Amino acid sequence: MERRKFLKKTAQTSVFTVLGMEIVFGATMPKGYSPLALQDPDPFKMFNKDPQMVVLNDKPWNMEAQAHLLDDAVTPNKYMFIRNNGLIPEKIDVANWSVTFNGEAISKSKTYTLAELKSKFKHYTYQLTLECGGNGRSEFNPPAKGNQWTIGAVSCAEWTGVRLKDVLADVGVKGDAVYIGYHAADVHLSRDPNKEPISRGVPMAKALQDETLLAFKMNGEDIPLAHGYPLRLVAGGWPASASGKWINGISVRNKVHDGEKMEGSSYRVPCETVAPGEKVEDEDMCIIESMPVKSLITYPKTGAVLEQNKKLNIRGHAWAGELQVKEMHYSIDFGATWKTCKLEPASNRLAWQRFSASIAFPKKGYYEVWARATDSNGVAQPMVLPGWNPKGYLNNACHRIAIKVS
Ligand SMILES: Nc1nc2c(c(=O)[nH]1)N[C@H]1C(S)=C(S)[C@@H](COP(=O)(O)O)O[C@H]1N2
Ligand SMILES: [Mo]
Repeated sequence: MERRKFLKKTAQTSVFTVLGMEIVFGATMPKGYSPLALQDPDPFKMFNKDPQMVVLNDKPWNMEAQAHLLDDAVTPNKYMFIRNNGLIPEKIDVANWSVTFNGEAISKSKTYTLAELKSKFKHYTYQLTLECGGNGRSEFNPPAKGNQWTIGAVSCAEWTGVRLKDVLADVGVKGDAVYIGYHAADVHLSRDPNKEPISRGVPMAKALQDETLLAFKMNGEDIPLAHGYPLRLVAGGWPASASGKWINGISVRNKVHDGEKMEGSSYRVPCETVAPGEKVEDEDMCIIESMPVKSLITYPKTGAVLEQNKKLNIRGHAWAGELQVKEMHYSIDFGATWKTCKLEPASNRLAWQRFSASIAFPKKGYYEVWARATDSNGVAQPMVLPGWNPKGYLNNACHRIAIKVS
């Protein structure tokens, strides 16, 4: 971090000002050596993640899963991707944690402590699919700037909290309310306290859905720090950037929320398709709302070897933003023909759905299994890359795994 740069600039004798104590044998420390206590910690241990998770960035921390790690119906913390725009808040004072509701569309601002939220409103639990709008970005050409997510920036954990709509009803919202925007305790990369790393939101219709929660539990336990402890907004089926972590404020706006990363090319795509690489004016960009239909084969892992004459049992998850997944297909001939998979209903709205199939291969050789979900509007995943956009959002191309039959 900054510490490192700082160290280079600083005479080694003054390292103790950073450590807070004298390095007793500092004089014999090799030149340019960075004491272990000042080195970056192991992110897998720090965040309780499986070592197979892939770190994309450490300033801020961004980490993704691989398809085969997402096999659980309910994603455990160890396989859940981390997407941060700023620095994780360092000191969380849970006992005094509060959320303030304000904004043009609220007559009188109101603050609730976390304890009040928990005791005053009914608790609900839902499994919710959260996918980063930039999941799949790495495939776009010309390349898009930002974290080069492959396929692992998606999760479906079980969230418990109070309904935002119940709290808003208690606060009292004016008739001209259009949008909510969140405010959070994370710190801008510049450490400027007047800058928010991100402050996004959703239209009132999404804010008032039953499943939109101010959550304080994930998978039955306190939310892990990296995922928004002690309070986070969850708006399943929308770009996960709408699900603010470390929430300490909600603004109810009489216009589209104009917080950090709501405008320009952030979480927005061209309203009409454009040619790859084309420049798009701000006014021609539209905010991403419900995420497109998508699926992942979570078993087996790509590259699996199968004995001849044995059937391959595949399984995975499919999701479709606000919609349901209606059908699931697989192909072993590069999309020339498709067969139906078994598809289970979601445990609740906005949760992903399990699919499975038992596949017979005609002879020895190399195959690919492609999976394709179709949503309740009849829209299917594209076999390869969908429309290019400046920031590389919404890549919902079919997931593919390699299989060798020998
Ligand atoms: N306060 C805050 N909330 C945030 C973010 C952030 O940087 N700060 N990142 C958003 C983005 S872009 C995503 S994809 C999700 C990621 O949630 P996760 O890290 O729990 O998987 O959190 C969203 N909420
Ligand atoms: Mo994101």
